[in-house]
Amino acid sequence: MKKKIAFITGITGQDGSYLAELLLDKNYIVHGMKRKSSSFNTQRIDHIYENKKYKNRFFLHYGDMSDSLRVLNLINSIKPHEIYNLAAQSHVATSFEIPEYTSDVNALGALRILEAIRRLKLIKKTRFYQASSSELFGEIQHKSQSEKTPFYPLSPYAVSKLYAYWITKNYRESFNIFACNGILFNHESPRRGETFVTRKITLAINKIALGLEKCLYLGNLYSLRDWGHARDYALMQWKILQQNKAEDFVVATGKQYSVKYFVERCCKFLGIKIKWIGKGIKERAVVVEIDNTKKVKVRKNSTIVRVSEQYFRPLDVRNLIGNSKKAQRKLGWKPNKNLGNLIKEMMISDRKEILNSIKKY
Ligand code: NAP
Ligand code: F7E
Repeated sequence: MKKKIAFITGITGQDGSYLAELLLDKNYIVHGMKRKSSSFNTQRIDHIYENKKYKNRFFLHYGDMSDSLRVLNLINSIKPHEIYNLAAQSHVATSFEIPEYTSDVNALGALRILEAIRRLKLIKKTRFYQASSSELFGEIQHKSQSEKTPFYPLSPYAVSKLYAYWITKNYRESFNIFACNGILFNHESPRRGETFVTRKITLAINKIALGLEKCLYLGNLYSLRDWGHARDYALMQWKILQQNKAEDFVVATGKQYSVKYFVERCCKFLGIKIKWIGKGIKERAVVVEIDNTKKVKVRKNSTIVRVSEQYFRPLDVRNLIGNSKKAQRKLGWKPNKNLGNLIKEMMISDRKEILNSIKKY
Protein backbone atom coordinates (compact mmCIF):
# COMPACT_ATOMS: atom_id res chain seq x y z
CA MET A 1 0.00 0.00 0.00
CA LYS A 2 1.22 3.53 -0.81
CA LYS A 3 2.35 5.43 2.23
CA LYS A 4 0.26 8.37 3.40
CA ILE A 5 1.91 11.79 3.25
CA ALA A 6 1.42 14.34 6.01
CA PHE A 7 2.47 17.97 6.20
CA ILE A 8 2.81 19.53 9.66
CA THR A 9 3.18 23.26 10.18
CA GLY A 10 4.64 24.07 13.60
CA ILE A 11 6.56 20.80 13.62
CA THR A 12 9.25 22.27 15.89
CA GLY A 13 6.68 23.01 18.62
CA GLN A 14 5.47 20.83 21.48
CA ASP A 15 2.54 19.27 19.60
CA GLY A 16 4.35 19.10 16.26
CA SER A 17 7.06 16.93 17.76
CA TYR A 18 4.62 14.43 19.32
CA LEU A 19 2.49 14.33 16.18
CA ALA A 20 5.53 13.72 13.95
CA GLU A 21 6.56 10.77 16.16
CA LEU A 22 3.04 9.36 16.03
CA LEU A 23 2.69 9.64 12.24
CA LEU A 24 6.13 8.16 11.58
CA ASP A 25 5.17 5.32 13.86
CA LYS A 26 2.11 4.83 11.67
CA ASN A 27 4.37 4.58 8.62
CA TYR A 28 3.54 8.01 7.17
CA ILE A 29 5.94 10.13 5.16
CA VAL A 30 6.16 13.30 7.22
CA HIS A 31 7.02 16.78 5.92
CA GLY A 32 7.35 19.66 8.34
CA MET A 33 7.69 23.40 8.05
CA LYS A 34 10.31 25.08 10.21
CA ARG A 35 11.16 28.76 10.52
CA LYS A 36 14.51 30.21 9.63
CA SER A 37 16.07 31.24 12.89
CA SER A 38 19.52 32.51 13.85
CA SER A 39 19.56 30.08 16.76
CA PHE A 40 18.62 26.40 16.97
CA ASN A 41 14.88 25.76 16.98
CA THR A 42 14.71 22.03 16.27
CA GLN A 43 15.58 20.63 19.73
CA ARG A 44 12.19 18.91 20.03
CA ILE A 45 12.62 16.99 16.76
CA ASP A 46 16.39 16.50 16.52
CA HIS A 47 16.03 12.93 17.80
CA ILE A 48 13.71 12.15 14.88
CA TYR A 49 15.91 13.86 12.31
CA GLU A 50 18.96 11.97 13.55
CA ASN A 51 17.21 8.58 13.54
CA LYS A 52 18.39 6.68 10.46
CA LYS A 53 15.14 4.71 10.49
CA TYR A 54 13.30 7.82 9.31
CA LYS A 55 15.86 9.06 6.82
CA ASN A 56 13.60 8.60 3.80
CA ARG A 57 10.37 9.49 5.54
CA PHE A 58 11.06 12.69 7.44
CA PHE A 59 11.68 15.99 5.67
CA LEU A 60 11.98 19.56 6.91
CA HIS A 61 11.40 22.67 4.80
CA TYR A 62 11.98 26.31 5.64
CA GLY A 63 8.85 28.43 5.57
CA ASP A 64 6.69 30.89 7.43
CA MET A 65 2.94 31.05 7.81
CA SER A 66 2.99 34.71 6.80
CA ASP A 67 4.41 33.80 3.38
CA SER A 68 1.48 32.77 1.14
CA LEU A 69 3.65 31.89 -1.84
CA ARG A 70 5.86 29.57 0.18
CA VAL A 71 2.86 27.87 1.77
CA LEU A 72 1.29 27.34 -1.65
CA ASN A 73 4.50 26.08 -3.24
CA LEU A 74 5.23 23.67 -0.40
CA ILE A 75 1.74 22.18 -0.55
CA ASN A 76 2.05 21.93 -4.34
CA SER A 77 5.32 20.03 -4.17
CA ILE A 78 4.38 17.79 -1.21
CA LYS A 79 0.75 17.09 -2.25
CA PRO A 80 -0.07 15.81 1.22
CA HIS A 81 -3.01 13.58 2.14
CA GLU A 82 -3.22 15.32 5.51
CA ILE A 83 -2.23 18.80 6.64
CA TYR A 84 -1.97 19.57 10.36
CA ASN A 85 -1.88 23.32 10.89
CA LEU A 86 -0.19 23.62 14.28
CA ALA A 87 1.95 26.69 13.57
CA ALA A 88 0.98 29.69 15.65
CA GLN A 89 2.14 32.53 17.81
CA SER A 90 0.68 30.48 20.63
CA HIS A 91 1.43 32.59 23.70
CA VAL A 92 -1.71 34.32 24.91
CA ALA A 93 0.01 37.02 27.01
CA THR A 94 2.41 37.86 24.15
CA SER A 95 -0.52 38.26 21.76
CA PHE A 96 -1.46 41.48 23.60
CA GLU A 97 1.96 42.87 22.66
CA ILE A 98 2.06 41.66 19.05
CA PRO A 99 -1.61 41.44 18.03
CA GLU A 100 -1.11 42.14 14.33
CA TYR A 101 1.60 39.52 13.88
CA THR A 102 -0.44 37.04 15.94
CA SER A 103 -3.45 37.61 13.69
CA ASP A 104 -1.44 37.33 10.49
CA VAL A 105 0.10 34.00 11.45
CA ASN A 106 -2.78 32.41 13.34
CA ALA A 107 -5.79 33.67 11.41
CA LEU A 108 -4.57 34.31 7.86
CA GLY A 109 -2.15 31.37 8.16
CA ALA A 110 -5.09 28.96 8.22
CA LEU A 111 -6.71 30.77 5.29
CA ARG A 112 -3.48 30.55 3.26
CA ILE A 113 -3.45 26.76 3.61
CA LEU A 114 -7.14 26.36 2.82
CA GLU A 115 -6.78 28.57 -0.25
CA ALA A 116 -3.77 26.54 -1.38
CA ILE A 117 -5.80 23.32 -1.09
CA ARG A 118 -8.53 24.93 -3.20
CA ARG A 119 -6.32 26.62 -5.82
CA LEU A 120 -4.21 23.50 -6.27
CA LYS A 121 -7.35 21.40 -6.75
CA LEU A 122 -6.45 19.14 -3.86
CA ILE A 123 -9.93 19.23 -2.35
CA LYS A 124 -10.56 15.53 -2.93
CA LYS A 125 -7.09 14.47 -1.81
CA THR A 126 -6.09 16.63 1.15
CA ARG A 127 -7.61 16.66 4.62
CA PHE A 128 -7.00 19.67 6.89
CA TYR A 129 -6.68 19.87 10.68
CA GLN A 130 -6.85 23.26 12.40
CA ALA A 131 -5.38 23.63 15.89
CA SER A 132 -8.28 25.42 17.55
CA SER A 133 -8.22 26.22 21.22
CA SER A 134 -10.26 26.32 24.41
CA GLU A 135 -9.24 30.00 24.52
CA LEU A 136 -12.14 30.52 22.06
CA PHE A 137 -14.53 30.06 25.00
CA GLY A 138 -12.88 32.89 26.95
CA GLU A 139 -15.47 34.43 29.24
CA ILE A 140 -17.28 31.17 29.64
CA GLN A 141 -20.95 30.87 28.77
CA HIS A 142 -21.53 27.30 29.97
CA LYS A 143 -20.37 25.54 33.14
CA SER A 144 -18.32 23.09 31.07
CA GLN A 145 -17.47 23.77 27.44
CA SER A 146 -18.45 21.53 24.53
CA GLU A 147 -18.76 21.93 20.74
CA LYS A 148 -22.10 23.68 21.40
CA THR A 149 -20.83 26.35 23.80
CA PRO A 150 -20.81 29.90 22.37
CA PHE A 151 -17.43 31.60 22.05
CA TYR A 152 -16.34 34.82 23.80
CA PRO A 153 -12.61 35.30 23.07
CA LEU A 154 -10.62 37.44 25.52
CA SER A 155 -7.27 38.04 23.81
CA PRO A 156 -5.85 38.84 20.35
CA TYR A 157 -4.67 35.21 20.33
CA ALA A 158 -8.18 33.92 20.93
CA VAL A 159 -9.69 36.31 18.38
CA SER A 160 -7.16 35.18 15.76
CA LYS A 161 -7.99 31.55 16.51
CA LEU A 162 -11.69 32.37 16.22
CA TYR A 163 -11.12 33.52 12.63
CA ALA A 164 -9.17 30.35 11.89
CA TYR A 165 -11.96 28.26 13.43
CA TRP A 166 -14.64 29.88 11.28
CA ILE A 167 -12.65 29.93 8.04
CA THR A 168 -12.02 26.20 8.50
CA LYS A 169 -15.74 25.58 8.94
CA ASN A 170 -16.52 27.95 6.08
CA TYR A 171 -14.22 26.18 3.61
CA ARG A 172 -15.67 22.85 4.70
CA GLU A 173 -19.20 24.06 4.03
CA SER A 174 -18.47 26.18 0.92
CA PHE A 175 -16.00 23.99 -0.95
CA ASN A 176 -16.45 20.59 0.66
CA ILE A 177 -12.89 20.45 1.94
CA PHE A 178 -12.37 17.80 4.61
CA ALA A 179 -11.43 20.45 7.16
CA CYS A 180 -11.78 19.98 10.93
CA ASN A 181 -11.21 21.93 14.12
CA GLY A 182 -9.76 20.24 17.15
CA ILE A 183 -10.80 22.50 20.03
CA LEU A 184 -8.12 21.38 22.40
CA PHE A 185 -7.87 22.39 26.04
CA ASN A 186 -4.46 23.08 27.59
CA HIS A 187 -2.04 20.21 27.14
CA GLU A 188 1.38 20.08 28.66
CA SER A 189 4.49 17.89 28.70
CA PRO A 190 8.23 18.03 29.31
CA ARG A 191 8.40 19.62 25.84
CA ARG A 192 6.08 22.52 26.77
CA GLY A 193 7.50 25.99 26.04
CA GLU A 194 9.26 27.41 29.09
CA THR A 195 7.08 30.52 29.38
CA PHE A 196 3.76 28.65 29.72
CA VAL A 197 2.74 28.42 33.34
CA THR A 198 3.12 24.67 33.99
CA ARG A 199 6.64 24.44 32.56
CA LYS A 200 7.63 27.71 34.16
CA ILE A 201 6.63 26.19 37.50
CA THR A 202 8.26 22.75 37.04
CA LEU A 203 11.53 24.38 35.95
CA ALA A 204 11.57 26.98 38.72
CA ILE A 205 10.62 24.66 41.59
CA ASN A 206 13.37 22.27 40.51
CA LYS A 207 15.90 25.10 40.37
CA ILE A 208 14.81 26.37 43.79
CA ALA A 209 15.14 22.87 45.25
CA LEU A 210 18.65 22.59 43.78
CA GLY A 211 19.62 25.93 45.30
CA LEU A 212 20.02 27.56 41.87
CA GLU A 213 17.17 30.07 42.26
CA LYS A 214 15.47 31.66 45.24
CA CYS A 215 11.95 32.57 44.15
CA LEU A 216 9.38 31.97 41.39
CA TYR A 217 7.30 34.98 40.25
CA LEU A 218 3.81 34.29 38.88
CA GLY A 219 0.72 36.22 37.78
CA ASN A 220 -2.86 35.09 38.41
CA LEU A 221 -2.67 32.18 40.87
CA TYR A 222 -6.41 31.60 40.73
CA SER A 223 -6.83 30.74 37.03
CA LEU A 224 -8.44 27.35 36.57
CA ARG A 225 -7.30 25.13 33.71
CA ASP A 226 -8.14 21.71 32.32
CA TRP A 227 -4.62 20.32 31.79
CA GLY A 228 -3.97 17.15 29.75
CA HIS A 229 -0.88 15.49 28.29
CA ALA A 230 0.26 16.65 24.83
CA ARG A 231 1.08 13.11 23.66
CA ASP A 232 -2.54 11.99 24.21
CA TYR A 233 -3.81 15.08 22.36
CA ALA A 234 -1.58 14.38 19.32
CA LEU A 235 -3.35 11.03 18.92
CA MET A 236 -6.72 12.84 18.91
CA GLN A 237 -5.48 15.27 16.23
CA TRP A 238 -4.77 12.29 14.00
CA LYS A 239 -8.05 10.55 14.85
CA ILE A 240 -10.05 13.65 13.96
CA LEU A 241 -8.77 13.38 10.38
CA GLN A 242 -9.51 9.63 10.15
CA GLN A 243 -13.29 10.00 10.53
CA ASN A 244 -15.71 9.41 7.64
CA LYS A 245 -17.15 12.89 8.03
CA ALA A 246 -15.34 16.17 8.69
CA GLU A 247 -16.38 17.51 12.09
CA ASP A 248 -15.12 19.60 15.00
CA PHE A 249 -14.24 18.10 18.36
CA VAL A 250 -13.53 19.32 21.88
CA VAL A 251 -10.68 17.41 23.54
CA ALA A 252 -10.26 17.85 27.30
CA THR A 253 -9.85 15.87 30.52
CA GLY A 254 -12.96 17.25 32.23
CA LYS A 255 -11.00 18.11 35.40
CA GLN A 256 -9.73 21.52 36.40
CA TYR A 257 -7.13 22.79 38.83
CA SER A 258 -5.77 26.19 39.78
CA VAL A 259 -2.28 27.51 39.07
CA LYS A 260 -1.83 27.64 42.86
CA TYR A 261 -2.64 23.94 43.22
CA PHE A 262 -0.18 23.11 40.42
CA VAL A 263 2.56 24.88 42.39
CA GLU A 264 1.64 23.02 45.59
CA ARG A 265 1.79 19.65 43.81
CA CYS A 266 5.20 20.37 42.28
CA CYS A 267 6.57 21.36 45.70
CA LYS A 268 5.03 18.29 47.28
CA PHE A 269 6.72 16.09 44.68
CA LEU A 270 10.08 17.29 46.04
CA GLY A 271 9.03 16.95 49.68
CA ILE A 272 8.46 20.68 50.21
CA LYS A 273 5.29 21.73 52.04
CA ILE A 274 4.25 25.34 51.49
CA LYS A 275 1.75 27.68 53.09
CA TRP A 276 0.19 30.66 51.29
CA ILE A 277 0.14 33.94 53.19
CA GLY A 278 -0.91 37.47 52.24
CA LYS A 279 -3.46 38.62 49.70
CA GLY A 280 -3.52 39.93 46.12
CA ILE A 281 -0.17 41.16 44.89
CA LYS A 282 1.31 40.42 48.35
CA GLU A 283 0.36 36.76 48.33
CA ARG A 284 3.38 34.43 48.67
CA ALA A 285 4.28 30.83 49.41
CA VAL A 286 6.41 30.08 52.45
CA VAL A 287 8.15 26.77 53.16
CA VAL A 288 6.69 25.16 56.30
CA GLU A 289 8.04 21.62 56.16
CA ILE A 290 10.82 19.81 54.33
CA ASP A 291 11.24 16.09 53.78
CA ASN A 292 14.92 15.70 54.65
CA THR A 293 15.26 12.43 52.72
CA LYS A 294 14.82 14.41 49.46
CA LYS A 295 17.91 16.56 50.12
CA VAL A 296 16.47 19.83 48.80
CA LYS A 297 18.38 23.05 49.32
CA VAL A 298 15.58 25.23 50.70
CA ARG A 299 15.21 26.59 54.20
CA LYS A 300 12.15 26.50 56.40
CA ASN A 301 10.27 29.85 56.47
CA SER A 302 11.82 31.03 53.18
CA THR A 303 9.51 32.53 50.55
CA ILE A 304 9.74 30.58 47.29
CA VAL A 305 6.78 31.95 45.28
CA ARG A 306 5.63 35.55 44.91
CA VAL A 307 3.10 37.35 42.73
CA SER A 308 4.30 39.87 40.17
CA GLU A 309 2.05 42.27 38.29
CA GLN A 310 4.30 41.75 35.27
CA TYR A 311 2.56 38.43 34.59
CA PHE A 312 -1.03 39.68 34.74
CA ARG A 313 -2.84 40.00 31.40
CA PRO A 314 -5.11 42.89 30.39
CA LEU A 315 -7.85 40.24 30.36
CA ASP A 316 -7.51 36.65 31.52
CA VAL A 317 -9.55 33.52 30.96
CA ARG A 318 -10.24 32.52 34.52
CA ASN A 319 -12.10 29.28 34.34
CA LEU A 320 -11.98 26.48 31.77
CA ILE A 321 -13.20 22.90 31.96
CA GLY A 322 -13.97 20.85 28.88
CA ASN A 323 -16.82 18.52 28.05
CA SER A 324 -15.38 16.01 25.57
CA LYS A 325 -18.30 13.57 25.43
CA LYS A 326 -18.46 13.78 21.63
CA ALA A 327 -14.77 12.83 21.31
CA GLN A 328 -15.29 10.03 23.83
CA ARG A 329 -18.20 8.69 21.80
CA LYS A 330 -16.84 9.11 18.27
CA LEU A 331 -13.05 9.02 18.65
CA GLY A 332 -12.79 6.63 21.56
CA TRP A 333 -11.14 9.41 23.59
CA LYS A 334 -10.26 8.27 27.09
CA PRO A 335 -9.33 11.35 29.05
CA ASN A 336 -6.40 10.78 31.36
CA LYS A 337 -7.41 12.75 34.43
CA ASN A 338 -4.28 12.12 36.40
CA LEU A 339 -2.52 15.45 36.88
CA GLY A 340 -0.08 13.76 39.28
CA ASN A 341 1.50 11.66 36.51
CA LEU A 342 1.91 14.70 34.25
CA ILE A 343 3.59 16.66 37.06
CA LYS A 344 5.85 13.72 37.91
CA GLU A 345 7.00 13.36 34.28
CA MET A 346 7.65 17.10 33.91
CA MET A 347 9.45 17.42 37.26
CA ILE A 348 11.76 14.45 36.61
CA SER A 349 12.54 15.56 33.07
CA ASP A 350 13.31 19.16 34.11
CA ARG A 351 15.57 18.05 36.96
CA LYS A 352 17.55 15.92 34.49
CA GLU A 353 17.74 18.78 31.98
CA ILE A 354 18.95 21.25 34.63
CA LEU A 355 21.59 18.86 35.97
CA ASN A 356 22.81 18.12 32.43
CA SER A 357 23.14 21.80 31.62
CA ILE A 358 25.15 22.36 34.83
CA LYS A 359 27.48 19.49 33.88
CA LYS A 360 28.07 21.04 30.45
CA TYR A 361 29.41 24.29 31.90
P1 NAP B 1 4.18 25.82 20.35
O1 NAP B 1 5.01 24.85 21.14
O2 NAP B 1 4.26 27.27 20.68
O3 NAP B 1 4.55 25.61 18.81
C1 NAP B 1 4.17 26.53 17.83
C2 NAP B 1 4.84 26.16 16.54
O4 NAP B 1 4.50 27.13 15.55
C3 NAP B 1 6.38 26.17 16.60
O5 NAP B 1 6.88 25.16 15.77
C4 NAP B 1 6.74 27.53 16.02
O6 NAP B 1 8.04 27.62 15.47
C5 NAP B 1 5.69 27.60 14.93
N1 NAP B 1 5.48 28.96 14.42
C6 NAP B 1 5.23 30.09 15.13
N2 NAP B 1 5.11 31.14 14.30
C7 NAP B 1 5.29 30.67 13.05
C8 NAP B 1 5.31 31.27 11.77
N3 NAP B 1 5.13 32.58 11.61
N4 NAP B 1 5.54 30.49 10.68
C9 NAP B 1 5.75 29.16 10.83
N5 NAP B 1 5.77 28.53 12.02
C10 NAP B 1 5.53 29.28 13.12
O7 NAP B 1 2.64 25.41 20.43
P2 NAP B 1 1.98 24.00 20.79
O8 NAP B 1 1.71 23.98 22.24
O9 NAP B 1 2.74 22.92 20.15
O10 NAP B 1 0.57 24.15 20.10
C11 NAP B 1 0.36 23.75 18.76
C12 NAP B 1 -0.85 24.47 18.19
O11 NAP B 1 -2.01 24.16 18.96
C13 NAP B 1 -0.77 25.98 18.19
O12 NAP B 1 -1.45 26.43 17.04
C14 NAP B 1 -1.51 26.40 19.44
O13 NAP B 1 -2.03 27.69 19.29
C15 NAP B 1 -2.60 25.35 19.47
N6 NAP B 1 -3.11 24.97 20.79
C16 NAP B 1 -2.25 24.62 21.78
C17 NAP B 1 -2.76 24.19 23.00
C18 NAP B 1 -1.83 23.77 24.12
O14 NAP B 1 -2.30 23.70 25.26
N7 NAP B 1 -0.58 23.43 23.84
C19 NAP B 1 -4.14 24.12 23.18
C20 NAP B 1 -4.98 24.47 22.13
C21 NAP B 1 -4.45 24.89 20.93
P3 NAP B 1 9.32 27.92 16.42
O15 NAP B 1 9.65 26.61 17.08
O16 NAP B 1 10.33 28.38 15.44
O17 NAP B 1 8.89 28.96 17.41
O1 F7E C 1 -1.44 30.30 31.22
C1 F7E C 1 -1.90 32.03 34.41
C2 F7E C 1 -2.33 32.75 33.15
O2 F7E C 1 0.27 30.74 29.47
C3 F7E C 1 -2.36 29.56 31.98
C4 F7E C 1 -1.60 28.08 25.16
O3 F7E C 1 -1.08 26.83 24.79
O4 F7E C 1 -3.40 27.06 26.36
C5 F7E C 1 -2.32 27.96 26.49
O5 F7E C 1 -2.76 29.25 26.88
C6 F7E C 1 -2.94 30.42 33.08
C7 F7E C 1 -3.39 31.80 32.63
O6 F7E C 1 -1.60 29.08 29.05
C8 F7E C 1 1.55 32.95 34.99
O7 F7E C 1 -2.79 34.06 33.46
C9 F7E C 1 -0.27 32.82 36.15
O8 F7E C 1 -4.62 32.12 33.21
O9 F7E C 1 0.18 28.47 30.59
P1 F7E C 1 -0.53 29.64 30.07
P2 F7E C 1 -2.93 29.68 28.41
O10 F7E C 1 -2.95 31.15 28.44
O11 F7E C 1 -4.07 28.95 29.03
C10 F7E C 1 -4.39 27.44 25.39
C11 F7E C 1 -5.43 26.36 25.35
C12 F7E C 1 -3.81 27.80 24.07
O12 F7E C 1 -4.46 27.61 23.04
C13 F7E C 1 -2.55 28.57 24.07
O13 F7E C 1 -1.88 28.44 22.81
O14 F7E C 1 -1.89 30.66 34.03
N1 F7E C 1 -0.57 32.42 34.88
N2 F7E C 1 1.01 33.15 36.23
C14 F7E C 1 0.54 32.49 34.14
N3 F7E C 1 0.76 32.19 32.85
C15 F7E C 1 2.03 32.33 32.39
N4 F7E C 1 2.29 32.01 31.10
N5 F7E C 1 3.05 32.82 33.17
C16 F7E C 1 2.85 33.14 34.49
O15 F7E C 1 3.79 33.57 35.19
